[in-house]
Amino acid sequence: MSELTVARAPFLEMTPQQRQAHFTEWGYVLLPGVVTPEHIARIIAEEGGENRYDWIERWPGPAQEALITHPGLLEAIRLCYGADIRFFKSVYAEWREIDPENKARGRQRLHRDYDPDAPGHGDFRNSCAAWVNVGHYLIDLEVDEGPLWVVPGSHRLPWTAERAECEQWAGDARMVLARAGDAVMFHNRTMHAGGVMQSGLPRPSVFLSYRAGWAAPMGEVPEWPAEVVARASRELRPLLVGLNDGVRVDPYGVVPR
Ligand SMILES: O=C(O)CCC(=O)C(=O)O
Repeated sequence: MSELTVARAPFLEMTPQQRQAHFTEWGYVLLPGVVTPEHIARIIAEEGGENRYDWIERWPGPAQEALITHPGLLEAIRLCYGADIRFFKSVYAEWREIDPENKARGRQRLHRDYDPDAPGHGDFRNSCAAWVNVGHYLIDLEVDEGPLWVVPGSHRLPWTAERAECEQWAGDARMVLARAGDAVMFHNRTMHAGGVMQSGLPRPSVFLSYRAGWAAPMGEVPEWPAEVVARASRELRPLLVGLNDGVRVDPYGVVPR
């Protein structure tokens, strides 16, 4: 195992409280075996072949929808963010088209998922002060096959200065080699990057984003479609409604343009 690789074994032994402590300390935590092989097969059957789509464009099939309320996942998120949470964004991605610059680097540029300085953007979904991205990886990640890179502890770095250029922290970046069915929670300030599949094979993954109920986005965001909310289960519905509710706490020190 490369010294740049985070060992997976310790995560297998962690109690929920130890996972919470790891997330707080390092800004990410691996949750092993969240999705069963049978559930992965259903997701691939429903969605496989699609390069990438945002659920705001199209609500997914029932197998992906079921990920939102996975009990182990909700328990882990609520330990870190409190009982009142919202599910506000998801993307299904297979990364079939690889940017030549990313291929040469072996990964995307290190980044955070919201840049208040990006000119002219109008998507405020990732702008709230307290949220978590949960990457579900549906194949085994390897060193040259799509590792997730994280900069452990970078959620503690301030927004200002560092936000423009995360690559300066590349020397501290480590690979998380999730196995198929693992989920990785990473804090909204944790610098990270998706790794390239050098084989060129697809890398099916689903990213589910949840925020603390109080942490409103910094600008208006679309609500989930009314028909999705109307047929949602009793457990799911409270996670879906009120995506603009809460308090706008500006973590950036600037008003987003
Ligand atoms: O694919 C991954 O593991 C991370 C993806 C990512 O960070 C992004 O698309 O912004």
